[in-house]
Amino acid sequence: MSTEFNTISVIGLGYIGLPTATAFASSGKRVLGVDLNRYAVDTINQGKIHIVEPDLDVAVKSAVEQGLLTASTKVLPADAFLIAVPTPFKDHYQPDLSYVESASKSIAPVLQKGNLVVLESTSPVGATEQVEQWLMELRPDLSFPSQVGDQADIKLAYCPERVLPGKIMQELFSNDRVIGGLSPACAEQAARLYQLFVKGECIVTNARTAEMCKLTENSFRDVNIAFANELSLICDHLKISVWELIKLANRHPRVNILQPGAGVGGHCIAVDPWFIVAQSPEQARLIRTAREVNDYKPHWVIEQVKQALAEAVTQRDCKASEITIACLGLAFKPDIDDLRESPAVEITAELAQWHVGKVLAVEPNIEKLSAQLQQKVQLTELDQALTEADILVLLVDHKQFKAVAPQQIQQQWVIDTRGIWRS
Ligand code: SAJ
Repeated sequence: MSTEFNTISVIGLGYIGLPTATAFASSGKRVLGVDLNRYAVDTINQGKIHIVEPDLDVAVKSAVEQGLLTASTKVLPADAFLIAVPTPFKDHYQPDLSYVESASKSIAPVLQKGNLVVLESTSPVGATEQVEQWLMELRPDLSFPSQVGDQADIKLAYCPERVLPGKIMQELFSNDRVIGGLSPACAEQAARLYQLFVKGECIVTNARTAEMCKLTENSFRDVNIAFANELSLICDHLKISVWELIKLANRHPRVNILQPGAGVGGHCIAVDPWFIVAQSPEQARLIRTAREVNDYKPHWVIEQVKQALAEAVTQRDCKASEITIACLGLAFKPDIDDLRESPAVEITAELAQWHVGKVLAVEPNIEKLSAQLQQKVQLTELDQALTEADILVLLVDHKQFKAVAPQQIQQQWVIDTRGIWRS
């Protein structure tokens, strides 16, 4: 086994850092995981996990039991450091690099000649150069790639994660990796690090291209989902089934339209395109518009529900307070429990705020609602919602909802944002 990296430190033990730490441990390397969250650190050191991801629990348990993975709130010396901390956005969609900055500054005191530092967090173009700046300022005794190129004491690279939540433990090993160095030697050294566990190809480039590559991948998906969402609005206007239309158009050998939905959620696709727009506002017109189209979709769904409610009140000659609305699905995509940045939550919360009658929510992947939703929304079983509700709003295509037989749906008003019941 290569002895180039005996100890690897992973800063940030979240959805990406923790799986990555276990992947290095599975290659037999000693991994020091670092996180500010004491609870996360203690949980991991007991061989348990603080986040939900299939197969991650087994991987952490095994790595900790073998003594290959330890977590700490303090950074210790290592041969390679990986930064996997969040990069949210601030006002006006400007990327917030403050977590990357504090991670970089926490590494600086323990850096030694020969160390490799890799940034994995989704970042604007130029972020790896910025990390180098922070390290250079704190460690003038060491040389860096922008000063001496390949001969630098410290090597720096950018290697974005590209794993799909829900399939992280497979895609981490099988996906190709794009590795951008601040010099060719930086990229080569980082490629050797990832080759410890990656079965896909490790392709080298420069850091700026690798940074843009990550943003491009998620923007590509966002633009394509926006196309599908825009079609759903056009089809509603023209009284055509968007689902049938997409199926038919996709029979063309070079057409592959994605699926419309309640909007785009999660912490990646709805965020990353804004990094491009923030850096190149004049040029990124299509990318910005796609974001706007996708962000508008939940509002459009809410309008559909309001229309259905108005119809129901008129037809039944009743008060709005007598009408029950059931929102089916809260997660940001099917068959996961992750509610972060979920358009389904946004829609349910807004409907609950606005509607004077009962609002039910069905989410088979969670046990209880957040405090904010709990006040106005009742978490119910699917069967109860199907019997009690006057208006059904299908927001997420969870497997439990796909299994509902057509005769179980008696409601006149069904807003099916995923096309599984009314296609
Ligand atoms: N969605 C649709 N219609 C579709 C596909 C998706 O409305 O046809 C919606 C989903 O419901 C969800 C959102 O888009 O709300 C995003 O879901 P997703 O499954 O497309 O992607 P994520 O956010 O779970 O993961 C993405 C992946 N990126 C790409 O596929 C280009 C993943 O590989 C990245 O690693 C991840 O972002 C990330 O961390 O950046």
